[in-house]
Amino acid sequence: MAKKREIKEYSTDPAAQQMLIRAEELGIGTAFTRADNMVPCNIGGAGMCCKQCGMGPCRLTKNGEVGVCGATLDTIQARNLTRAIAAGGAAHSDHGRDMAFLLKATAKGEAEGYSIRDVAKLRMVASYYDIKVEGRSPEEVANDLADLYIAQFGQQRGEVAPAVRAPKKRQQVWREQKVWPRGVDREVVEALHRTHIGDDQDPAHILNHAVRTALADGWAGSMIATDISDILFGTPAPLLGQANLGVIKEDMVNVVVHGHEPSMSEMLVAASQSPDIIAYAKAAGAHGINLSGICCTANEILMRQGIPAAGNFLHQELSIMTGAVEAMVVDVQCIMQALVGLAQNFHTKIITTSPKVKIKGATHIEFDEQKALTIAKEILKTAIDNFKNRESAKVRIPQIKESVIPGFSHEYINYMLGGSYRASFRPLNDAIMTGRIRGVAAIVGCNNPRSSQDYLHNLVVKELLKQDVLVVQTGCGAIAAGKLGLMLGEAGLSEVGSGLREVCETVGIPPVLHMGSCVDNTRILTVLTQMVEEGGLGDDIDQVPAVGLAPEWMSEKALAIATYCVASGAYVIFGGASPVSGMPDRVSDSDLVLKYISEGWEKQYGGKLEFIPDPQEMIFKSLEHIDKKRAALGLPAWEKDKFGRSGDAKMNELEKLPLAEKREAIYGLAAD
Ligand code: SF4
Ligand code: MSK
Repeated sequence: MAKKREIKEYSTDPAAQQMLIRAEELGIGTAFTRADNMVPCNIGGAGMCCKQCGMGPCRLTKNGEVGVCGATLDTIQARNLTRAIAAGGAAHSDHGRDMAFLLKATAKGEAEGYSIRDVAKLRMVASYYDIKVEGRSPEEVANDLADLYIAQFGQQRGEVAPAVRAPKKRQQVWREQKVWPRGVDREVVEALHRTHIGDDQDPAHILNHAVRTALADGWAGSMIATDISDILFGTPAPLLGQANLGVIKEDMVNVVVHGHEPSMSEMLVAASQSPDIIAYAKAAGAHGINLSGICCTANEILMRQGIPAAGNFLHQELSIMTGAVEAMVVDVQCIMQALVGLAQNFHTKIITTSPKVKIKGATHIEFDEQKALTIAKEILKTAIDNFKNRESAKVRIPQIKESVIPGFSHEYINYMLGGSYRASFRPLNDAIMTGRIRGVAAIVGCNNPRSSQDYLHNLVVKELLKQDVLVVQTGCGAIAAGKLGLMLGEAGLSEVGSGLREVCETVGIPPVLHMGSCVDNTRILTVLTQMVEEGGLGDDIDQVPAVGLAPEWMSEKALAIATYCVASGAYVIFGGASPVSGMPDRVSDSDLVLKYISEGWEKQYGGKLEFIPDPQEMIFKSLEHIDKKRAALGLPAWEKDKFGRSGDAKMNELEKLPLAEKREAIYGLAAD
């Protein structure tokens, strides 16, 4: 039976709550109400349904039951999970492929408006693959790098090249387990082949290929996307931005950019700043043009250009409901089909731009890198022309927004810890080794309307911060913390454990580091690798006191990320429902896959994937794992409040003392 939740149960974000009240007033459905009405199928949800052929679908609900072809529950679950991982990896990697083609076009001078903005990063990335850089122009180097990266997708034999950036010991694990990906496309195709009716029917063997496919995503497709985005648009460094629906401006033409690939959104940013477009907007009666982002596109332009984020995944419908959005421009991934119907209640145009994504009823203006700036201007002019159709009586913009400091690329973290001349992860490793920082948590991933928006993300973040765990974030989780004000220096520190606070104050960083979009989870792989290479925290990623969490996951991409992180040695905890839970109370052999991706993968890779719906258990298991890794490294056990009275905090306390006591405490001078 469908159960209607209260608005405060839908979202912990006050801006979202205002918009959801508005939706009720207008009688408009959203993902939140649709989630109430759509009772999830508990057979499919637990991975117990197979639709792989026309003899089914087969629903396995009884102990020992098999499908028409004889497939067992564990085989069906392994196949379903592998297909989801392949789809997620394909999405990230296809994004990476487009970026590689864009790099090639830019190198050849065929991409209008694009240039190589970060030559230092280009040279550094090229050097990983022994591409000659000395005495060559950036375009020549970029051309070779683009060719090498394009080849990673179609490569049939051998090993994908970017994975050589993993720790040496990890590379050995992948070779031993025979999971080093050959080429991105080959692994995805093979995943689909193996899971077809009548193919691979050993769950462990199927899941090993899921690992290989996921590694092709993390250590090739996604890593390529991140590298090239930095080369073309600049490696992120901290800057001041804003997040939440309050960034939408009543007196401006509002264009919300939603999706994933920065190729289009960066060009829209450039076009929005051009004098002819600003003049066009003013001529239409607006004060100018105001760009903001949703989902990972938001992260891409927030961390590089300071363009504000209107919100995360569940804000896409709510932003339109402000009544002040002239156009929502989308490219690929995480775009709800409901947007078109919702927008018909307002004047908002939904503009699709990717040759891969059309939505019935939306306006399609296809993006083409060869005339990118021209098309970006056409899109903005379409939005500006729509400004006159805005109905002021329908405008309700929640006046809620928070400042954020995003842009903590691994290059910047390295620099900030040591400066230009001694950039290093040494201070971070030292802080972990002494126990000032207990460990590191990467808290990433989506929103899911089946749980209260941002609640699980922010609860887990806040509790781990109190325990001196440094938090890094990407994707919609990063925007959740940003909206809450956790991505600011001073503002984020009041609730942070004393040891971590001391490090943040000394280095001058927020306790939660925004590291980018979904594909930028590869930055986290790089940070972990560099921590290993720095020394003192073991010789592989599985020894670092670190954990990965996706408390509100919903997409297949999240499953691909989880799997490549596990295969890289990380303990990954997902909130919400497990897609392979298999109702253990009703089917005795159903926990095989569930156990295999935890205990089995831990034996093979040192990392494991678990689904834990209870946030307190998520926190407990994270800390337990971090402490276990500390003990295995022979590091001192973490002690609450052991640190925190040196540096700025101690000086501030001393400043409050009477002069004589202060002289004694600081200089050791006896009172007169
Ligand atoms: Fe049923 Fe087997 Fe076909 Fe799946 S592959 S639908 S289990 S017959
Ligand atoms: S956008 S995949 S909802 S994080 Fe990358 Fe957010 Fe998840 Fe999409």
